[in-house]
Amino acid sequence: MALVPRFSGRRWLWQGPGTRPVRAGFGTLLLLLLLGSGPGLRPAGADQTDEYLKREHSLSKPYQGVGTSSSSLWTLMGNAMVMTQYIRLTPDMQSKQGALWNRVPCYLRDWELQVHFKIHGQGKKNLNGDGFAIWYTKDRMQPGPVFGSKDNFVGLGVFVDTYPNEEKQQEAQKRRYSPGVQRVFPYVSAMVSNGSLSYDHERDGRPTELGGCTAMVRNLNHDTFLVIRYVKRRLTIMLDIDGKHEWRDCIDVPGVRLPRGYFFGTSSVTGDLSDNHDIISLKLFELTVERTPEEEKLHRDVFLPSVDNMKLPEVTLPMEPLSGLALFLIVFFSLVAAVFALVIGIIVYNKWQDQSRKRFY
Ligand SMILES: [Ca+2]
Repeated sequence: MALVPRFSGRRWLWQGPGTRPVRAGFGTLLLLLLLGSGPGLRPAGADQTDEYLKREHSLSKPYQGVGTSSSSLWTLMGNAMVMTQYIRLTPDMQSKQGALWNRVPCYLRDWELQVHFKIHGQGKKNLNGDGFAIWYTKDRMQPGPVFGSKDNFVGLGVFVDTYPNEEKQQEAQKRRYSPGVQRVFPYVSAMVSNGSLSYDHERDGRPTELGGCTAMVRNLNHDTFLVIRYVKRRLTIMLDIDGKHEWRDCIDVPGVRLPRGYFFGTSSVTGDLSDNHDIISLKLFELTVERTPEEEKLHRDVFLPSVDNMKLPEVTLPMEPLSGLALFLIVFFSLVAAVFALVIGIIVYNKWQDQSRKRFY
């Protein structure tokens, strides 16, 4: 298996599909470069990274923690089904909708989610749909129109879109794309929303996308992987879909602010067109990165998702009704302030009267 060195923070990571993130210091890197990083060669300590896998946010065969009960780690929704070798979000049938949600909120600052998936079906190219989404959002288990999940979500959505809605619409209107604008499907894209953004399904999310790339992921005989990495507010999405066991860059956006305590999930929908959307595994790794004191200050927790240099519409939160105690305190302190002002006023008035009387005599 070829290992792809990637620079992340101050450490080099070696990444192979389906494996754990592998760390090594600079010395090991030099040694590896001298030796040449051939197949099977691993940096020292590669086997001691198990502790980074977060089991409470991960899912793999034999899918024991998956179910519909409140005690299961992963909850199924809609038409999703647990099979022996995979979890089928939707079968290759029209109008199906399925989802799988982690029940444990994730409080990690830096993480990496490896998604092993398979999309396959009877339909010919562009006669299949619609793809699936991977979520890191505030809400979970909310069905809706965005790949089977709710619109105006709060958090991150990564979409593996297998049907070009916009292109088909343009074709129907006998319009042509200018070559620079056309996106080739299947297409992977990402979106961050604070709840005020809507995913435009008719345009395959083009107005709100942070970035994207073409990904030929259907009906392949080899394994297909997608990885979402979130380190020091940098969102990176990479793919391993060519059967070469190498990560290929897809999206890389700095300045992505995601709150902690959100939920991982994945969902899918079929309409007139369909596909089997299968999840084989979801593996979440905690990444330990060093931060300078300045970075520590800069990377303080946020309460709403946002992306630097990208203006999201403001969220207007409805005013919450005041509790009885809050109301009492407001009235009480207003009264105290009023009495205080009155007393001060009387004192000042008396002083002024005394002085004018003195002047008079
Ligand atoms: Ca689409």
